[in-house]
Amino acid sequence: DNHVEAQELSAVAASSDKPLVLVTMGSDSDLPVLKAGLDILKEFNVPYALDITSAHRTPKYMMKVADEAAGKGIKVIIAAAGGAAHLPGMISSETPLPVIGVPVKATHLDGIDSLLSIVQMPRGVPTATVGINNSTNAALLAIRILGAFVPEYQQAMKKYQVDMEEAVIVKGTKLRE
Ligand code: RP5
Repeated sequence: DNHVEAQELSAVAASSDKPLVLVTMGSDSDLPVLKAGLDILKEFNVPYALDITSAHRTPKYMMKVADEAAGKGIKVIIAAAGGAAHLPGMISSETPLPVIGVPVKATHLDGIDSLLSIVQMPRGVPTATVGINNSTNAALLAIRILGAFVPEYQQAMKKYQVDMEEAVIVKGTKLRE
């Protein structure tokens, strides 16, 4: 059972002030998938807020959160959902902010359902879509967006890329030895 205690969720949320990124999800069962992305946001010192906004179980709350996000200083929204996965697209329909959807593997269709649901937005309502369960890339993309305006985030991203390159080169060197 992936469901976590609400207290645990709010403890994580309380650790952030003046969030730039809103990370929201359709259910607390999505939280384990988001953990890798949250770790990236922490690594880059990006303040974020966490929430649960189900497109189907809490539609009015979801729209309220989407409507108010920009006014609260949020710059990028990451939205994770599985199955019918309407959350990222619906949030995107109500905010002018960039929205990054994370398709969650949550049903017998192994996340293909979520991926296709999130990526197939109608013209006019763009929603960035990362790979199934790839919250790491959602967080990195959010930081790249912030980095276009905040030099520190862009510098940190460049360092991340250089470190990643070096790590692969070192592994290859070891294999060749
Ligand atoms: C979606 O349904 C959620 O995003 C989750 O991925 C999936 C299953 O939700 P639970 O039944 O585990 O709450 O809305």
